[in-house]
Amino acid sequence: MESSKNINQIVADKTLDATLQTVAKKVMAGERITEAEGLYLFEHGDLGYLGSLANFIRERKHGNRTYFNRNFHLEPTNVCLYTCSFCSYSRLIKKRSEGWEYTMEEMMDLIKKYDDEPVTEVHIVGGVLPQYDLKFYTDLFKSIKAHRPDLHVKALTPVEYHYIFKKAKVTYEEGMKLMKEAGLDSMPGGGAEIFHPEIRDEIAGGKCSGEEWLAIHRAWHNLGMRSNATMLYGHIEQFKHRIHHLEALRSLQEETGGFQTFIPLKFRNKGNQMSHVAESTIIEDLRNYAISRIYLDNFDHIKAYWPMIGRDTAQLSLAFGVDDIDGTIDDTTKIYTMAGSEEQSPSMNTQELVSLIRGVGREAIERDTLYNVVKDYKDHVFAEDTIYKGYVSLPVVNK
Ligand code: V47
Ligand code: SF4
Repeated sequence: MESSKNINQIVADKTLDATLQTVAKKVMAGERITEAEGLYLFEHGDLGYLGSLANFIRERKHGNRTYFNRNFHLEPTNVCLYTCSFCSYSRLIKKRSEGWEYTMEEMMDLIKKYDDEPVTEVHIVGGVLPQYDLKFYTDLFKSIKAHRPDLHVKALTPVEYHYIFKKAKVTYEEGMKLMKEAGLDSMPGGGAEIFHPEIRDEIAGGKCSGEEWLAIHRAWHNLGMRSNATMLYGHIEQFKHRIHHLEALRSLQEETGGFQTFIPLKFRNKGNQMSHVAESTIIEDLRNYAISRIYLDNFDHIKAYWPMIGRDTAQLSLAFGVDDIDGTIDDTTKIYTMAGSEEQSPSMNTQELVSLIRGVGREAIERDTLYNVVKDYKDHVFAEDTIYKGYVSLPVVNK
């Protein structure tokens, strides 16, 4: 896929103002942009300009390669102690009978349903409740590993860990070590929302702070382990809060190098207390992907979560800095369908996902959680290949 202009044209464009020219030169030279420049991009960068820079970085890092992973989600409960106003789960605490609270046996039965599937990862995420304590989760991780040792366990967020470690009276360092010993392989990026207290207190009051979220990831990285990071954007935050968030992630990454992927999460407004807040436009979503790619120079990957943004925007995002698409197989997660995601029953088989990637001239690579290549689909021919309309094979211009 080709952005409107290549980097040389952008750098040579004398109609750009001084800051946009400086940023373009920095990007071309592989230099880091400042917080003030990042904010300027949010305020003044148009889509074509941002896309060209982000695509240049994306292709310098990954060429045409676009990653995906075969995983499934497991949600122990959809009831939660907290009442984050953007969350479509939180209302259920008042109507607990409408929710589910799986026992250990039920969780293991759900894991076993995937015994014959070629999945490499289970992503465990859900609400916070007292019975899901340190012992429950260490027992769960041990049982999963005993049953299927090769299944990568990517589980829980600092929101759960902060709660269960406090209850068990262990430090973050001790707690994360116990999790590692029980079989936790990596931590997903959830619970980050917006770190800045001006916004966090308003939309996610009561749960772990931005500082605590970062401290738990630091403790995990210090054990030599990897994790992801997210940002929930497009609600009541301002651009300055997004830059504050990206800066906190970039500086922790500088310290530990433990983050693999950054996943911007578009706020969806159905079925929650923030339904009156308008959702961001697709233009803003693409600008946000692009600025994330430009700002987070020390992150290897930017991921789009397609069940949330839909197939078309996911395809477009591959020209705006994204090199990884999440959500394959039978993705049964409810958290997004309840929030009004684009896809009401989000599932895409491997052939559909590979076709989606090929449809914009990219090369599909199946990876495991740690980005080891499982299968390169470059020369793979499906029995009945579905090539998306408009498919054209484009050269990688900025390698
Ligand atoms: O932290 C909740 C978000 C997150 C809404 O690490 C919402 O590979 C939009 O982090 N609109 C959890 N977003 C999911 C998550 C994730 C997803 C995919 C991959 C990975 C990974 C991590 O979902 C929560 C919150 O920020 N969320 N409600 C909503 N209404
Ligand atoms: Fe609970 Fe997480 Fe929803 Fe907040 S976002 S209410 S912590 S499930």
